[in-house]
Amino acid sequence: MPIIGILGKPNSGKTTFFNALTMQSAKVAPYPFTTIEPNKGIAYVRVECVCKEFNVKDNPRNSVCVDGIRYVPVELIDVAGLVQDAWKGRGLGNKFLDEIRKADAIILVVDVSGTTDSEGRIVKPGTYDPINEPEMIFNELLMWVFNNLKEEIEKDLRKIQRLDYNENVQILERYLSGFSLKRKQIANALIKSRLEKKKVAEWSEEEIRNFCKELLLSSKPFLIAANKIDLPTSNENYKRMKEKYKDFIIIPTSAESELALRKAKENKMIEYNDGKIRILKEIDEKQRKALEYIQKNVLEKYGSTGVQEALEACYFKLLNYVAVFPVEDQNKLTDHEGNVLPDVFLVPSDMNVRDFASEYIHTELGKYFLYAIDVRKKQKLGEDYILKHRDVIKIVSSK
Ligand SMILES: Nc1nc2c(ncn2[C@@H]2O[C@H](COP(=O)(O)OP(=O)(O)OP(=O)(O)O)[C@@H](O)[C@H]2O)c(=O)[nH]1
Ligand SMILES: [Mg+2]
Repeated sequence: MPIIGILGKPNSGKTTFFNALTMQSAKVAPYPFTTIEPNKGIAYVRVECVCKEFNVKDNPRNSVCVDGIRYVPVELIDVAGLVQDAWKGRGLGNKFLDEIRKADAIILVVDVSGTTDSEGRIVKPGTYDPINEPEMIFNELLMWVFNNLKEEIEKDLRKIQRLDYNENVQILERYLSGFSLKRKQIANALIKSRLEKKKVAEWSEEEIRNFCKELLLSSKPFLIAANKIDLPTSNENYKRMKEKYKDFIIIPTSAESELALRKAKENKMIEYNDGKIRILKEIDEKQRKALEYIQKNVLEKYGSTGVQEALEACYFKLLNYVAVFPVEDQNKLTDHEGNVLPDVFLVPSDMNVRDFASEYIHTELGKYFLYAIDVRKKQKLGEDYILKHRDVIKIVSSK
């Protein structure tokens, strides 16, 4: 299952973000280090289903379809707050980062209101500037990977002296095996850091660091959730942050608002869809005020709470994934048990149909691959065909 990690300094709203997306009730509190053990849960990414287009009633297995929208489950991991020098063991240290190793991408939750300092302590609004937070968190991640790799290299230095640079990818793959990386990602980072022609044993610290930086940016990409956007001091900071991190995706979010709205929806108090609220039953003064606050400070200003958008942007904007619907019977759109449009998978946008067959359906199907069929166009596709968003695919193999 696809995995997203939530990272940020203490008290920035990570667990609230997590609770809103998973509807769990992990502990939230207005002080640092509330979360110690990681929280894990299931959130959903929306994809426009193909059931309406093909005019069929589907029986999804790996996802849920509501009114033509597929809800594809992804795993969400919320970890403890990260402080400067965590890599040296400050705060709760960096042990918990091990949970982030498996993530496809990271949502970096920043308290953009500036009402908590870099350690998550509550401060007077306007006395702390959150602008450097994304950099600080990225640097901690970088130091963590860097130290891991440096240790591995040092342990092995004698042995790897005699290897040449052609073997760089293999050695690095072994050293970094815990980070669930693809060979291609390592090879690309080598090129970007201009180290593909220098053997690992001869890398300077600076070069190891540069390599790790490129590797992180491409294999654990992050977007920034400018959280607590509802507070009065947030907008100005958010604007400056957008200026500073031009190359990154920044989404204004209010995790607390999203959580409140989802709960109100669950209690059938409101209808809540695409950033619009409709009150369904008698509510008391306090509830009315809370809804008005969200309406005025979040929905009217930013169009939505940004929380679901941030999750989906990870897959469709940051990672550029596509959603693919495989079927076994191209006429009935079923699997072998007769389920109509049973599955939808989120896959990297540079994936060819043969790799998709082996990695997502069955290794055998990739091994004995003959061709695929684009069910929509009723066209044969060769193994090199690169999958597109909302493709419906049948794989034909010789076995
Ligand atoms: N105003 C406002 N407050 C928020 C928002 N999101 C979270 N909070 C509050 O921020 C405080 C910290 O929230 P948590 O979710 O516990 O933060 P955390 O980042 O998980 O904190 P640690 O686990 O201690 O690192 C709580 O009081 C939340 O209610 C938001 O969007 N707006
Ligand atoms: Mg927390």
